[in-house]
Amino acid sequence: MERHQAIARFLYDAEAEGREVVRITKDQFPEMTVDDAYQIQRELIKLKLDQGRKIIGLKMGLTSQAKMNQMNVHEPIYGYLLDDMLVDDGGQLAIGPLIHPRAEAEIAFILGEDIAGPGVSAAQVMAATKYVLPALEIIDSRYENFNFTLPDVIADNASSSRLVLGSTLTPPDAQELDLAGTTLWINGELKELGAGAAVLGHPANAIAQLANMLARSGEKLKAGQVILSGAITGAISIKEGDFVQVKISGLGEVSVNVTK
Ligand code: 0L1
Ligand code: MG
Repeated sequence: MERHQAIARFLYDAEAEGREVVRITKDQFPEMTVDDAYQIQRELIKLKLDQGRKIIGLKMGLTSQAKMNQMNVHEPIYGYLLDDMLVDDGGQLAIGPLIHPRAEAEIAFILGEDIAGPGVSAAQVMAATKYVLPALEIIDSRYENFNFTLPDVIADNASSSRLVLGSTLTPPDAQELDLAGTTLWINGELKELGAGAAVLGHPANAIAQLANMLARSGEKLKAGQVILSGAITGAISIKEGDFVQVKISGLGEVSVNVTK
């Protein structure tokens, strides 16, 4: 327990100081398990809540089959989204405090009802969803060169950093999210493209799986929360001066200006 708290503090300080660190499993805790990692993540979130931050939702990560194969894992990972991660649509994203940020195109869900696992299906998720919207997730691993093992990245709150939500809220009925064409642009240049099906066949599958994973620790998804279903495209490095834009067919656009 004390060890988990000390590692959470180590990651908290690295983020607060915008300083990259060596992954935990290299020297500090080579035998760290996925279970240890989620306990460290919980301690990290507690430190942030103690600073007055609020949980606004959760994110799923590693939701593409390609990324899971690459890391040799059979299920995605999750992390928490906090109020201080939100950046306005069309607003300014200050990357001064970040280490090596990357942008991902995602579909966000805003829940109208609680969803408690186990046994949650994608159909239940769609029925409990109030709105779907385009989102830009900015990830920023605290580890040197984005180099980590699965437990490392879980402990680091799944590389969560910032979040930009689109301004158009679309009710989910009749939205074929698996077919939703998605493009990621930087300074007007197309960088990545994909479709919603890149996320476990359908983004609602990722939310269902999240609810089922949370049930193991007696947690559930709550009405009003924002849930990021996972990257549809690859993650692209961003730098000061970039204008980053995501367009998703049927859902609209979201953008941000990257500043110092
Ligand atoms: O949101 C994500 O898919 C990122 C999860 C963590 C993996 C990474 O940092 O690339
Ligand atoms: Mg993501």
